[in-house]
Amino acid sequence: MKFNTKTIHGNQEHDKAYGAVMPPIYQTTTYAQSTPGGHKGYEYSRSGNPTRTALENSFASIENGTHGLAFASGLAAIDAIMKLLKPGDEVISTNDLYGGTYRLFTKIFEGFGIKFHFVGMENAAKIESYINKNTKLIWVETPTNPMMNIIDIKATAAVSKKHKIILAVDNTFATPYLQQPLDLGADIVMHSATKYLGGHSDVVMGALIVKEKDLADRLYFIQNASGAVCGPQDSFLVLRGIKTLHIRMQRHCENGKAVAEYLNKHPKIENVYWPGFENHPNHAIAKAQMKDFGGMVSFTTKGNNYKEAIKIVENLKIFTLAESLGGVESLAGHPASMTHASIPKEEREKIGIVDSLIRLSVGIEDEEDLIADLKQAIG
Ligand code: P1T
Repeated sequence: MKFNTKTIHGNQEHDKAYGAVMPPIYQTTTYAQSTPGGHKGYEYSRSGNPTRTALENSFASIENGTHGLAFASGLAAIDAIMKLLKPGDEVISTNDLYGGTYRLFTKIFEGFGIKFHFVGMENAAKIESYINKNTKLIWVETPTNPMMNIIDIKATAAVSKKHKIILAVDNTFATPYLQQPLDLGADIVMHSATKYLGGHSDVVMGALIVKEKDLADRLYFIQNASGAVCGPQDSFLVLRGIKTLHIRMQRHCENGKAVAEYLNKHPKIENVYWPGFENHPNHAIAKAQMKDFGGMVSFTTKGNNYKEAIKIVENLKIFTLAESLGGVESLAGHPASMTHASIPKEEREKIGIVDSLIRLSVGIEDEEDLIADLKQAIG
């Protein structure tokens, strides 16, 4: 089955009771047993729920995995991965990543005795110098949030395999429409399903997908034991969202390209970060591992003018100034004060998150309206 068909039918079956084409929302916490242990596959909805199972099966299908797990948020999914580790273990992570992930790593798991190395991973060989006997996890976000760096998943997987280290890839920005990390050698794919998978800015959710049973069993144990699961209504909504992922992503990519190219020519704009540009430092890797370049674009104003940047985000009318990304509607964010405020200013600026940086999640509206909105806001 090819990708577009998988988004709609992958690992799905019609409801056994009445043939409902969409799975019913099993709004129940518990399931009748005829005798202790005598149940029909479900005992309690933290451990499993049929609507969630339908979604988890879809996750596995679209990422070419064998097992999917749905969580209450993207961060809950990352939290579950971190619970595979123990005190003394070390993690090598991309240095440019979602601020909330950085906060979870440094403010929660560092306190539990896990050591993090935040590394620019554009060159996979550089990762190797940080590996020692305690290294248990490599954490990759690609494209990175918000600087749009691209990490070579295949080359990183060669390093992780050589040293028997788990490689986890946050595939939130790309989605499986653009890249499938398990096929490139990753062990775990993670999503903030809040974003493109859900696609309509109405559900907070996380996903993990793996292709190996032992890892799936360990993560399922953590999911059930820690309990950060999502409810059946949210599972239904994200399953519905996934069914249009491929057509939404196609439009996000088209509009993202148009916006990036418009900004790149604008005299008041300094830098535009979008992996589709031939002079993007990792363009060749992006071209090789991604089907297209996505709908996320970041940019700075001429001379890193903070006041200009704030004026732009305040002036936008179709783009809404808001946290988050990946919905059908266009959003604009100011990473330094919003999504990445939890990264210390000095660290932020080292990786390019300067005060005039604006991040756009380009939606699927008409391209002409989006360009006109940017034109009136930038002036
Ligand atoms: O928000 P949540 O569903 O918990 O997902 C966290 C997360 C993880 N990984 C990436 C790459 C993300 O972008 C996010 C959430 N990001 C935003 C809310 C944002 O505006 O960037």
